Amino acid sequence: MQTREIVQVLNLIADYMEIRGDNTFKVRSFRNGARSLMALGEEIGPKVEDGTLADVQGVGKALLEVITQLVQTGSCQRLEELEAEVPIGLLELASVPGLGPKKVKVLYESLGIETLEGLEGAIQEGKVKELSGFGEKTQAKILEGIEYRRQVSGRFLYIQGEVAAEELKARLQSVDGLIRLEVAGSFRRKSETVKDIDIVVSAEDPASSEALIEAFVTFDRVSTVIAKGETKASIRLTDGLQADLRVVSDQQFPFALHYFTGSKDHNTELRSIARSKKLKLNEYGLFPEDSDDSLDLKDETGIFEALGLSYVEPELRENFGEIELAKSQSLPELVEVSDLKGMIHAHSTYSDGRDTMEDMAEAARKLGYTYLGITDHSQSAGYAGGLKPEEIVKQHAEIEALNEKYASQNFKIFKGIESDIRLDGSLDYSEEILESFDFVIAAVHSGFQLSQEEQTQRVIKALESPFTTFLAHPTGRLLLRRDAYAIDMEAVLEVSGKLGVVVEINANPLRLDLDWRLGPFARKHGVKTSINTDAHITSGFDHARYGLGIARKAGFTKAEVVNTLELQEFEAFLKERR
Ligand code: DGT
Ligand code: CA
Repeated sequence: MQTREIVQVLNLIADYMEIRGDNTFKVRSFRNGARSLMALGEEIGPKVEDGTLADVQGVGKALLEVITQLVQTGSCQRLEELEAEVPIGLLELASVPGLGPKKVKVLYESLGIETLEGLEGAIQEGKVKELSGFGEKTQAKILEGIEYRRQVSGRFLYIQGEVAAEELKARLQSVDGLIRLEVAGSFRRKSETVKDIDIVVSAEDPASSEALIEAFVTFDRVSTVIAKGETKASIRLTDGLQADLRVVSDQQFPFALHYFTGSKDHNTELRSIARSKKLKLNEYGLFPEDSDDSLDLKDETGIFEALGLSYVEPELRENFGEIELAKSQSLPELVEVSDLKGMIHAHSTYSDGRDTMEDMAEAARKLGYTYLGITDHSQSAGYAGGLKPEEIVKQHAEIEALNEKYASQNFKIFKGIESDIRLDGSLDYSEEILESFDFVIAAVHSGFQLSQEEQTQRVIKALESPFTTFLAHPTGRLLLRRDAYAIDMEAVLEVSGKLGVVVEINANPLRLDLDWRLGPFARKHGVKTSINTDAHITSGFDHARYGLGIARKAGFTKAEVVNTLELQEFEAFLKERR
């Protein structure tokens, strides 16, 4: 069993234990264990073999037993017992916003509720509000949560899709007779969530096609083979994600790839452009009127050219204005991963980060970045170890010492802070303290329930502070878990543009906030962005690529993303903001 799967099982055990009402200390030991295995960044199997697993931080006796069983047998007694005892529906219920393990336990024990439907019924019959702790307000929240769960059900975070896509790709690439392979669909368009993984491949002959289909359906994480034909197959993986494979001839490949990349709306537009040029476009080819022979085009660029369009990057294919721009050959030149020069929203052990500032700096340097903005939490964020004024003084001294060391190495740490925006819109320190930072990232971490008007005014007030350089995760959404708070983002972007405040794209795969759909609006108002990983651990910098995907989807060019600035330019930019 791979470490990633073991991590899943440990979290699952913790979920079950929570619902059962086990000691929170024990529950936490499973979650912490899962986290340290992930952070380890290596396979755990060998450590079980050579007996060094117990040395891993956070792996106590109970975890040792579970992990050893998982590695050796692929299953474990602890999970089996829990599965036998706790109905599986309760896990889903516990993930409904507004519920949680404790409430689920009460609902199950007093009313026998195990499913979303059961819960909805019980609420309608008025049974739930009689339970203690389930007043009108809670009930309304739960109903909202159920509705939300329904809307998002069947979708997965991009990062979950990525794991499956990479594994399936590697597996198919080892099959003889494969010519071209591409993951298409919303995944290729870098959507923040995906319904499934669409893979398109071309094969040399029917025998290779069969071998590819076989390799696909026998992937070891398949739970169900939904369909299996000669040129296509569909599987469901153990984590619920579905994947589809289509095998085509190499001549058809560009057309199939374009079709299955979508989006559907983009395809519809392109088909109509084709018609206007007396051509027919579908997944098999681009056909002149009254002909069964497709134009022979070697790649997608050829398809766009044949339609009089410049090549549209997959991220932009949302029928969000890209087609007009492609017609006039004026598509933006999208920011690229190699453009990123620094990371400017990162935490350290001073607040809720796991790694020291030096570790974070070294990790950033290893990735080729030339600057790091350390932005620990501010004093109101008690839950996240927000910094008291005296801690800031200490942190700044440490940054200065590190910078002396880095002075000759073209690397610099900037003194930032992720300042809570207080309810009244003010930043979290006196002006004197605010002045001691190189920059401030203003962020909402509380008061999500304000009305849209109040929230918008609150954030605008923070933007108006002369100390605010960046606005963090502007809507507070957590993908598939929590909706954005009510806020008029158009007003926020307009003010940001006017005042020159940079609105970040938070690259955490659960956030990806600013939403790409606001990209055209942001650019219209001259708003710049920054791709910020919000790393709480050195490996967190890896998330930059998710933010990059969203920045590209939003249509941002290198010049519109401030962490593409070189060190000296970035330093000048911060000074000028002051
Ligand atoms: P998803 O899976 O909901 O995250 O989003 P997509 O875009 O991957 O959608 P999916 O998997 O249903 O289909 C993949 C692509 O196939 C889609 O982006 C465009 C193409 N496609 C699917 N059905 C249709 C259709 O009825 N008409 C057209 N024009 N294209 C379609
Ligand atoms: Ca799809």
